[in-house]
Amino acid sequence: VEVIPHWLEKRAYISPNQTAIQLKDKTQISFRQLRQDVKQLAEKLNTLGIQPGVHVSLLANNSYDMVKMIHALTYLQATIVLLNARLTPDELHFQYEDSKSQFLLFQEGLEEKVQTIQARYHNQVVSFQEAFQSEGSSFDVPEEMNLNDIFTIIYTSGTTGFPKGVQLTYGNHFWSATSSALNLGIREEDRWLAMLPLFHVSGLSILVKSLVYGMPVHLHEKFSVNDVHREIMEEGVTIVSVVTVMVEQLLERLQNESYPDSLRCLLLGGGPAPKPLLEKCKDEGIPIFQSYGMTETSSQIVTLSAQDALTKIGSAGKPLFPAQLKIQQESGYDVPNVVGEIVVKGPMVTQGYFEREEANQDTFHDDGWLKTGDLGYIDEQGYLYVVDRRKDLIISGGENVYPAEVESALKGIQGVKDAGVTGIEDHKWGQVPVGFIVRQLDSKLDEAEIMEELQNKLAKYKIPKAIYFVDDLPRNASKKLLRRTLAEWAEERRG
Ligand code: S0N
Ligand code: AMP
Ligand code: MG
Ligand code: MG
Ligand code: MG
Repeated sequence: VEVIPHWLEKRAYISPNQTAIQLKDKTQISFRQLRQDVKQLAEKLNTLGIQPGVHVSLLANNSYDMVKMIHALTYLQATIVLLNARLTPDELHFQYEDSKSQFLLFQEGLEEKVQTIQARYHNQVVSFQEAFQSEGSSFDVPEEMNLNDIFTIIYTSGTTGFPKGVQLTYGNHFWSATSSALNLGIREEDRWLAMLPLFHVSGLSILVKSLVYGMPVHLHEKFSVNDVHREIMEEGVTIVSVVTVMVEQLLERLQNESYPDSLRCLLLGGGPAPKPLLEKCKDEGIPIFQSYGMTETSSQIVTLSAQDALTKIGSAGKPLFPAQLKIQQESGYDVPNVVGEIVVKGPMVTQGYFEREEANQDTFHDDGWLKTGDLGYIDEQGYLYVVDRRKDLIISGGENVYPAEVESALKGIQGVKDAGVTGIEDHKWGQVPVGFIVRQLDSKLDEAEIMEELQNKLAKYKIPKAIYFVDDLPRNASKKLLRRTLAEWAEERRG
């Protein structure tokens, strides 16, 4: 077995007085304090009966309580199913069951979201408050962690309409953190701002880095452009992970000011970045690092280094040191400047989706390569350019929307005979979904009724921004929906 010392135990031992977490109100929590708080909570969770290997769903927004929960569950050697707090009760219910969770821990304020799960699994659903108030019972804190144990399951939607749980081991997360450090380096003064959700790897990976590097994380409940601006200007934050929509707002906020030299990296991921935006950052001297990654790779797997940021604008860079990349083309691979499927391999790459035999066979080669479904090419020097997202994926403000998932929700509405969804460009979010509906003959269903029905089924960011009624959907001879044609229709209708 491959083991390392438990990462929080080790960090609290090496640098007890270092700041682990700084909150928005400037409260600081040291690694010693963090370990103490987490151990105390783990004892309470132990009383609830959380055993090693058990799957525990966690529903929360960024907060110190959420951080404690995540680490406490590692002491109990449970697998954490990180639920996206933007989802609806129905969507959460699906993930809770699909992941075979035996507990759901939820934060105050999210009661409404857990109602359907609670109705069915009453005694498995525990609020943070209940957990924090229970009696503790001591247990043996593990000194080690097995790198092959599953640390997290995070759902990602799929082409079939049903989300799949990406399993990531401690080893995947550990390698992700060390790989990032081999690219960005670790500096004594580093402070990484985490306002991206901890329920995505974009946010979670920062917490792991904090332990592995001994680095303070500035933790914010949510994104606010003024707060991020202030953290960079006044609080010495050196690195911020961002998605495109945030960079746009930050640039607007910056106006004629410029960032201090202490800011050394805006790590940009989660989707495409328009070249004009990157060029604007270059002109303003903003240290933006393009990256390519996905939940399946525990965050970035390809990143443009500081040296190349200015000369290779638009590129996502080269694979991190322990990672490999190839472009699978029609015959062979890696011919420069020829577009093909991006295929990756490395110790940060997931071993597979939870109980999805077929998807795993489609996605992984025997020798560990992961077919991402994304399209790109490498230039003569081996820099990656991502040109198109994996099949049909719409990315809205860094959140993923799969047309198949939205279509299946639409088709479930009474009066809908057929439905097709496609993405259109959006000034704010990058892309947003729109829907085309074929009504049943006798149906008078209107847009408002459809929107009403979708409220309960889909998270807000997945709900089509417009509904168009049509007589037929464009399908080819084998009945496959032609989404490119739908996209053209949508553009026409928008004018
Ligand atoms: C952009 C965010 C912050 C927007 O949310 P905000 O402003 O907090 O909105 P709310 O106040 O909650 O709601 C206002 C209205 O806006 C709607 N809405 C919210 N978000 C979206 C959205 N994304 N698309 C469309 N609409 C949205 C609300 O519904 C509400 O509507 P109304 O007014 O009608 O009620 C937020 O969306 C956000 O945090 N996005 C980013 C999420 C993220 O982290 N994505 C990355 C996921 N990918 C990965 O984890 C892998 C890549 C990766 O690891 C990475 C990514 C980035 C950077 C670094 C890395 C890395 O490799 O380390
Ligand atoms: P997620 O499943 O939320 O982790 O999203 C990962 C997906 O975001 C990838 O499969 C890509 O489709 C997309 N993506 C990530 N990085 C980039 C990039 N640099 N350019 C374009 N698309 C990207
Ligand atoms: Mg995904
Ligand atoms: Mg907001
Ligand atoms: Mg995403």
